[in-house]
Amino acid sequence: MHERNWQYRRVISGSMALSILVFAGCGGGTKEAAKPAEKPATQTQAPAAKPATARLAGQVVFKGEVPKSAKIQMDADPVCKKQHSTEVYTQEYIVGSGGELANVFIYVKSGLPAQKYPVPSDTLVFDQRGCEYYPHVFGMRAGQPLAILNSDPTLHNIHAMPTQSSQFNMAMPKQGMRVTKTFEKPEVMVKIKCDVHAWMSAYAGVLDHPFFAVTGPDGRYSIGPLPPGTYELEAWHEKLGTMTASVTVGENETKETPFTFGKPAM
Ligand SMILES: [Cu+2]
Repeated sequence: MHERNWQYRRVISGSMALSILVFAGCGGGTKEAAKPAEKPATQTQAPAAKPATARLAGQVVFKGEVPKSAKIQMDADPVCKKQHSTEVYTQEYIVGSGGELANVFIYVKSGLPAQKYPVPSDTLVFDQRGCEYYPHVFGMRAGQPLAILNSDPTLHNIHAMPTQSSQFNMAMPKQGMRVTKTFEKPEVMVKIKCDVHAWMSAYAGVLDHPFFAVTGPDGRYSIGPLPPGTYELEAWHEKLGTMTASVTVGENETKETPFTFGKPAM
């Protein structure tokens, strides 16, 4: 069992750089167990799943005037404020100079062969640090352990609000506290918030398969390998909504599918 940490760097002052280690799901999946030998030879066999040799990739951009990120007022909790030497802004719009849009959750919504993908035992780490959540947007598997840390010397009350899985809502008063939780059922997206600090929010895309990604500062995503086929891809952004695309990808092919988000309707 090992952990994956997301490393973030944020530079506030004109440009905001955010480096996210996106864990694209390890694709592949499992082969079905061999059929017992005593089955009648005439039985119809399901066609074997094609080998996972395809990838879905692309770039997500924002077109138009980028909405200003809101400044977070941390004065309500001096412990939070003390941890920042510069102003802190929300992570809602992280847009590069070419429109590259970060924190977009992209996943295969439909079209996958009917099979179960074993749940990874890797623990994902979700940190409360500087009175912000890291990562702000992430993907995980239903049933996968999520370690929630409090790296701050102040009280956080983490409140996860899935509609398909059990909610949890608990105080984490001490620095260094750690609890492990799971979401049992797939759901896009599960909102997580802090009941002490109103500005703290995060979103988890919970799936029963490994074909998802979150865009980094370059706006790019890469999903797979997965079997060739026709898939519905959905891209989700917390303020800009969702976009979908139908994509057909062949054997040994990487299919590029760009997404362009615009300003939300008022
Ligand atoms: Cu908090």
